[in-house]
Amino acid sequence: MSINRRTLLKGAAAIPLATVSDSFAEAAENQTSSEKANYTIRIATGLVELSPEHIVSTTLYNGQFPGPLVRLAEGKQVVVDIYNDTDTPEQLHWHGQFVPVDVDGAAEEGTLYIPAHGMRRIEFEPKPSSFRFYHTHVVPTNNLSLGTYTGQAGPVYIEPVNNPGAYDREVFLVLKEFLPSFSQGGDMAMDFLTGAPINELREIGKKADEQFNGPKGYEVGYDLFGINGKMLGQGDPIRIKQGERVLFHVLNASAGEIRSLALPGHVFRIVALDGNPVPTPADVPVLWLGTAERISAIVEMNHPGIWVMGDLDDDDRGHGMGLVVEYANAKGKPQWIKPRPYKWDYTIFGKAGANPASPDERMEFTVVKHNGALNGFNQWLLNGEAFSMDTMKPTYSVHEGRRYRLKFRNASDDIHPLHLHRHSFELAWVGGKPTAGIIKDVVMLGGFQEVEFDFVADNPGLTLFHCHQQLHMDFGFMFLLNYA
Ligand SMILES: [Cu+2]
Repeated sequence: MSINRRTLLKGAAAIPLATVSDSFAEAAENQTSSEKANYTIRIATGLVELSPEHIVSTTLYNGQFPGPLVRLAEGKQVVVDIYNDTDTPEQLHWHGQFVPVDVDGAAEEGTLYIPAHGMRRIEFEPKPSSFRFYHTHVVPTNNLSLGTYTGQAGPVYIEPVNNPGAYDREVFLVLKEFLPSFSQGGDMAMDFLTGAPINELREIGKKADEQFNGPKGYEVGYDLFGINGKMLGQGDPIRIKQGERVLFHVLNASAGEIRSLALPGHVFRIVALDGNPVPTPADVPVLWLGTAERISAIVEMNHPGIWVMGDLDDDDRGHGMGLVVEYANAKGKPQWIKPRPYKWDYTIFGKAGANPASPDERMEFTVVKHNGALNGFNQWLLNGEAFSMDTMKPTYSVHEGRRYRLKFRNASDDIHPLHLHRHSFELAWVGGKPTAGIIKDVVMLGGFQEVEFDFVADNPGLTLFHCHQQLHMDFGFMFLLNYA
């Protein structure tokens, strides 16, 4: 690939995470009203310089990865212009926000597409506060140059009324893979969640495997990895002083991978999950994030040196998933020390001894995989039904104001990051334990395990639920809720 060095430097000068409110003069043209947008987001093909040797062409927001940090104020109306300079219609989803259907960015709910070479202006009141994100929401199925396989993801920070804790500075980290390709059989970590497999679910899975006994379906693997669009060792290290308290906002912007992150000699004090303050902040040696999960954690910098903050997977870290944390006056090469095994347990952040409010209604779903059933891709069924992209028919009705408890039973060995649009939910049961007070919009459902969560139907309109693993959602793992 021939690359114009000047173009590249121009791109690099647009420092990731910069705000863009005033920088796009062309936003004035083409608009339906004369009011100036608070933000302009432009979807177009561009280059990500993961390292001087690894320059990747993909679809980006405002020519950069990650897309610009969109800083908003809770409840304060915002106008966003979204231009689509690509040849295919796009959807921009405001993940984790309580927005109406015409803003949310999901065609299944009825959001209009941003037409190819066209634009849409949207207006909304940002909420809830804190760490959210935005990403594309089209359906790539077997096209790895579309959807979340591209570089279309960026952080959103909605200024909260209360800060989650005392800290000296904030650092946003967006974890992402590049150069996807199809493979058969992956090597993703599966044994890091607490809880035990349930025999009955294993049996259901075994029966499905006997029925669909051909080769396993395609998985997606990646050649290159990076944090904020840079491979480990590239770009500037995070330079810190001893005694500083750094609040990390970590986003797993993967299309389907689970990520881990450790900083040798340090612990993460987790203060928020998916942007929502947790009832019990707790120290952990490792962060685990399913696709689309966010963690906000404070690290007290009290272990001088030059460290690799990276993924536990040697191969993924070796291909770029990490960054360097450098204390002032420290010398030498960045050090990586593998942490001791640690099981991820959501419930340690919950309200001890409490129960969520009693639900008004309950729904139960059993998740089954049909190996290679759709042209070599696995098909996913919930209670025997795979979501149809052709009809996009709502399957379940909810009533405004009622509280629903959803129970998911996983008859597959895969971990599923379950996501509900336009609402948050409260975890009630996870990893074989009850819990309360943990508010999220994505939760990992372990292999052959169960999870339960509650949500209040308080944001009328079609509401999409799906697994955030792109391959799973594209091949059946999705349903639409309708407000009656
Ligand atoms: Cu899944």
